[in-house]
Amino acid sequence: MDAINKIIQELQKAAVQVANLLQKREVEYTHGSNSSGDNQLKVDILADKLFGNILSEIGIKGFASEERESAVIFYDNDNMYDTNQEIPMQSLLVGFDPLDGSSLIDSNLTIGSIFGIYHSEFIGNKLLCGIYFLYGPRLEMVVARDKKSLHYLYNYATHTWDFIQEFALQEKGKINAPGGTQKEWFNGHKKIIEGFFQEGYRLRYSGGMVADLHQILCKGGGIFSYPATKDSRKGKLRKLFEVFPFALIFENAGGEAIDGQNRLLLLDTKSIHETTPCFFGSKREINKIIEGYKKISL
Ligand code: AFP
Repeated sequence: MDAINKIIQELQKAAVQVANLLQKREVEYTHGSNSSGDNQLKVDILADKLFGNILSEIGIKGFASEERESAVIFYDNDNMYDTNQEIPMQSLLVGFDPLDGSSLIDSNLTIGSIFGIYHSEFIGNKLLCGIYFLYGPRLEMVVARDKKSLHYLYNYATHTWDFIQEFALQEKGKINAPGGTQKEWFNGHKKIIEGFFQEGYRLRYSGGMVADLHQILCKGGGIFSYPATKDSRKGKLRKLFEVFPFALIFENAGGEAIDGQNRLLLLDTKSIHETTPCFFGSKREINKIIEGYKKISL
């Protein structure tokens, strides 16, 4: 089994445990907040520990979590592993958001866990694999690697992850999922979003990016946006833990992922908690965003 498959297998076991944890209505907050300033639920911390413990034991180079201030690095010397081996475990880094959308837990909406497996460095163009688990009425998983985005269902009777489909977005979809507080949107952005609605796109937005992006993938297309806003010029969503894994998932599915102009996976990353404006969708919608953003000065 290759190193990436081994990591996926371990994450699958932890995701089943997280799904079990979520069967209780865990809505208690801790007294702290994470590096992005979000209040932490106790279950955020539990999920972070579960995934963190598993990742500490499999021999990867290190990991970084949205819930932790700094990355945890086990092997700091890239020369120490056998370079004849194709992708050694000790060269892999995992960036993850243990429970994305956890503010939706009290209302029992679908949330998820997101992972990116990076080769040696935490940057977009070193992302080898993007994964998310979806805790909804069913436990599901999507894995993007080797130019494919594959969708699986967990079978509680057989304890297996059964293949459902390979995602393939159409040229155009029907869904518009616009993130951010509208009062803080720039006028140019507002115009683009309204343009989609005038064309007949339907609003679908839960406030949890895993469910919102999963819906676009399952329905064959559409657009999800989380823009630069007047109060947050760099958007809200974190590059390593949320944006890059979904960018790979959308590109592999035949869609696109940009920051308004540039491919998200080509963006530089200077610190692990950096955020960026982001747009994920099918080709036609992304072209509309690029055209619209050419006319906007933020
Ligand atoms: P929480 O994990 O704090 O619930 O945030 C979820 C999230 O990071 C992402 O999943 C959503 O798409 C986005 O925030 C929603 O943000 P807005 O409520 O500002 O639209």
